[in-house]
Amino acid sequence: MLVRVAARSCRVTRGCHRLWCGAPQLTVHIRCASETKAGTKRSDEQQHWEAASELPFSRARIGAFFQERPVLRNPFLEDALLRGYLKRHLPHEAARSDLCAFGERVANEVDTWGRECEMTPPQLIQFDPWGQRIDHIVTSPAWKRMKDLSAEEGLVAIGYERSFGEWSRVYQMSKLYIFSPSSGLYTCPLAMTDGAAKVIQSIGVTSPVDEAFSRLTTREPEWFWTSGQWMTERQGGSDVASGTETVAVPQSDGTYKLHGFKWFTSATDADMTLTLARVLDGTGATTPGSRGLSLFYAEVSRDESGQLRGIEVQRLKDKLGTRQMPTAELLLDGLPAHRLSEEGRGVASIANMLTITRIHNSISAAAAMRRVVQLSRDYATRRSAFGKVLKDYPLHMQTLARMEVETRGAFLLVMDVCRLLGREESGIATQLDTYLLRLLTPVVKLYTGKQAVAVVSEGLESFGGQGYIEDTGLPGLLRDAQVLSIWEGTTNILSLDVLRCVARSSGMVLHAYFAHAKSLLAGASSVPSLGPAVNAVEAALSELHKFVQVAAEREHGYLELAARDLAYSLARIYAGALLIDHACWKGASPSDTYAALRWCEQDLCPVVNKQERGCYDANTPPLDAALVYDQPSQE
Ligand code: UCC
Repeated sequence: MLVRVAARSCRVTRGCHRLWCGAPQLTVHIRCASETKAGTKRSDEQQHWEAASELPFSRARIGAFFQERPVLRNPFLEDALLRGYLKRHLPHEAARSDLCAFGERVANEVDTWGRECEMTPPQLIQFDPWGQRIDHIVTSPAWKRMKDLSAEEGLVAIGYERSFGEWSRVYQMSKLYIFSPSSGLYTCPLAMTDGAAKVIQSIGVTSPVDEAFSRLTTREPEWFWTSGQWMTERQGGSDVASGTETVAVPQSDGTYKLHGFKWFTSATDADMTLTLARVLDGTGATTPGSRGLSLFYAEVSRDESGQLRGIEVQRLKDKLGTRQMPTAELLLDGLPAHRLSEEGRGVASIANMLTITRIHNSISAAAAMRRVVQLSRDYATRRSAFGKVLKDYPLHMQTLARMEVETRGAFLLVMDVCRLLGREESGIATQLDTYLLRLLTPVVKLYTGKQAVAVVSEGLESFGGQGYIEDTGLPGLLRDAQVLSIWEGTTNILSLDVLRCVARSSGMVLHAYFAHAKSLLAGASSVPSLGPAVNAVEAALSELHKFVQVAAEREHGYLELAARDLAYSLARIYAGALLIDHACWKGASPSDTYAALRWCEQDLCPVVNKQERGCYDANTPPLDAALVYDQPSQE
């Protein structure tokens, strides 16, 4: 027993509890077992049994080594790039101290609520005990606390208060970036709430949506509302124009009643929603396609008997991730609604909401990467294998450094879109800014969504087997990341949106892109160490420019095949330019330079490399299809 105590105290003083093993204990207990009183006789078997009963892995004992868990510290204080970026662009003490205090709250309080949301997923109670339809979506107390917190912290309000002028969106999104991975997916209703406020603001804050606007953008928890965005129907989430069957029946008082089936409504416990429907004309007919869609505002309310007005919740979705959040199928059966857009301008009017939710999506993607890097690097100081802590293995550090580079690229891409949004909303955006915002929103959303899945997956691996264990909370990060490339426009749909905005602007969005990307490199001429990165970005820009000129002359199918690679090229080159620009700032660190160099080592312009290999030539689609459907030979 004495030796065992000695071994334990040795663990404490040497600060390395992973070094001690069972050998000293074994010696001790064998010695103890032999300490029999003179004159007593004990069999060898009995002595062995007693010895064995003291072994560290016997009976209820499960050994004494327990791996330390990764610790979440203040995500604001831990994030060198976020702090550097804000120091450069938003050097206000009020913003800094608010973010710091919020980061503390996230680490010490909110993160636990996020876990609670995951552990207590929403439930649907469709009927009361007497068979009456009630359609109650029961959410966890933590989910409700997230709503109050969101109002108190101004997570939507900040974007509309505009206390920091053109940088208000950057400030708001910085808070959401800190919050997102701990939010239990409450960032989803916030994204839609922000999007709805934006749509209302762009249409005009007048009756009947003036109160809704005030509720969506308040800091008072009891006044705060969240909004849904009911766009997706059974026929599809992407092809909204032909997939929307919901009809709007005009009422004599100028309002409408909606009838239809919404197939995928996120955060269905919302207080109101924006949705699309086709207005029935006097003959009972509707206009097909996009030109038949109008935008509607509806409140989610209950009648005197407690039943939802004009809504039946058919079921909650059983999803891979985002399980914290109620996602439902809804039957709209006479939902009272107001038309907000002109008839037939539904898609164009809800586009403002899509812009905002796509930016939120990108923030969540960058935040997921940042969180897994933060936890992985902490874990690397706690986990020993083969005699050293993980952080002392260069190969492990290389892997984490690559994750960090991806995270930095994503962060700067997203923040640049927020910067542009802030400029537009403050009325100081140039035409170039407006074009850039239109182009970069889908580019950044599609690129960061994919990066998030890859980086979070890599991050899980850095925890070994523990990264695969559900109640560590780590697998949830990966499940939740997977949705980021799906909702709010899949990668291919957004790649086509890039082509759409190039075409609709007659190429002006690309003109803005080239002009701004080049201007970001201007400061690098005085920083020789950035030379290889600058050369790589300049070469990629020039290749991309040539590609665009050649592709513009080709048939539409050619461009469509190139759309995804084009979008990736736009993202990689632009992120490279942003990393270089950030590394030239006077407060930049050597790591900022290193990150820029590492980012620019990759293929920045995959669209040109693929083009040179004939990937978009007319003979390629049948070859692709033949490969996909390759049949085993009949022999
Ligand atoms: O998934 C959903 C809820 C999830 C919860 C939200 C959480 C968010 C983040 C959380 C973070 C944790 S709701 C479903 C989301 N669904 C989509 O995203 C739809 C994806 N499909 C598309 O984006 C398609 O490209 C469509 C629906 C926009 C295509 O519609 P059309 O009608 O075929 O498109 P058109 O005819 O090309 O465009 C119609 C008008 C045009 O304006 P005008 O007529 O003035 O020329 C377009 O310029 O809409 C305009 N427009 C846009 N404007 C279309 N797209 C855009 C855009 N992106 N920006 C500006």
